[in-house]
Amino acid sequence: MMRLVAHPATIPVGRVTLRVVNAGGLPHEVIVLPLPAGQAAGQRASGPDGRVPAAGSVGEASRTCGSDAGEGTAAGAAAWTTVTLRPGRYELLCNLPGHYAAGMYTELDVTR
Ligand SMILES: [Cu+2]
Repeated sequence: MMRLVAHPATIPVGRVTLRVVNAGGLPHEVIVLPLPAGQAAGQRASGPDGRVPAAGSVGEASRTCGSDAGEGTAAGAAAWTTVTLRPGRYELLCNLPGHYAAGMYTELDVTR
């Protein structure tokens, strides 16, 4: 069982820096995907490689002690990304193999 928690889970529209702290014992990452209407976080289907399709990602924090895309954030380390989000529902998730299916997803709502 793995999890991903957003604090806060609702943020105002505009530019935001997502700071991700890996409090676990394995490398992790966070990507930001728009959540389609009627779909809840956790409902994406993982492929044979244990990942969900990441097309449409609007941000990624997976660099150990750095910004944006990297090789995965080491245990105990932080990563961050600065993105400009339109109003809507988003899903934050870890797309390392098997992590999404194990529970590493959460909803982030952006309000006007
Ligand atoms: Cu993970």
